Amino acid sequence: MNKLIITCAISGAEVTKADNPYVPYTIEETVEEAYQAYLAGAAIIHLHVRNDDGTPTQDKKRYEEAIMAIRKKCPDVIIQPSTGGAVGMKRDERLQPTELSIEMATLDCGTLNFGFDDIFVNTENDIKYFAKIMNEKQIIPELECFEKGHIDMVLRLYKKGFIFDPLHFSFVLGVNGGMTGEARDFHFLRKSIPSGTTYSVAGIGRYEFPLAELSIQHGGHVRVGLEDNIYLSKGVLAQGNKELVKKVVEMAKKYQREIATPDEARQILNFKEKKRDKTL
Ligand code: KMH
Ligand code: ZN
Repeated sequence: MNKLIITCAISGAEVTKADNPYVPYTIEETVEEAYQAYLAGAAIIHLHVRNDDGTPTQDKKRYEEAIMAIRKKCPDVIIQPSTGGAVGMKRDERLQPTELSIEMATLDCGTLNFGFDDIFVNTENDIKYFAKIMNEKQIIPELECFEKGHIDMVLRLYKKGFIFDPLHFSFVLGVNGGMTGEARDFHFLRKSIPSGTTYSVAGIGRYEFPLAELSIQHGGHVRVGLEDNIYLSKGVLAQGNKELVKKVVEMAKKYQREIATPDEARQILNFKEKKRDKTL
């Protein structure tokens, strides 16, 4: 089987140190969590940044600082900034990281309830706008789909010429308001994307490891990290992102899936046309 790409979502915008003290806020903490996840086997770092007090920000300068510092420690890792940011942020605020020299970024492919009164807004026009900017800047989108309708949106926009190859899907399952992360959901989604396209699965909370295992078994890729899940096992807090990554590495051995290096991940995800940027 193909090699396994592990993405680590080290912080997200919602979890706090009160949930798990390893959630990084400062640049130093962010770099350390990224570096340890990379050493453990992550080829891609899905990156949100925070202010020192833990509040989420999409500030370009803050991303620049974090990205440069991560590149210093692990120059080959793929850094995938979020353009989702936090609920309530506006288009151009969210898009700030795309003004930097980056290879990849998230593209959220539909609106959904996001717990309590929150709505994570990604209208069709938002998606077209984000896709256009990423395409112009040759940033490869990680197509985040929280339910089947989001995949349908991608395929429609792909057909109409708003979204381009390479298609790489990320099924983010188990958000309170999105699709659940049961095995049947995973199979439905993986069978709903065109053959030959790649996908990764991110299970929220208790879905993280069962979905990781299913994806490993079926040739998909895996995202784990404190953004999605703070526990190593039931009731046991993960002592950093590295523990979550290591657990996936161990799981992969069971199914003879070797772990992809960042350069192998670039090949698997068809980054070929895009030159690697080491500097900003
Ligand atoms: N924080 C969520 C509202 C992304 O990174 O693109 C959105 C999110 C998705 O995390
Ligand atoms: Zn995110």
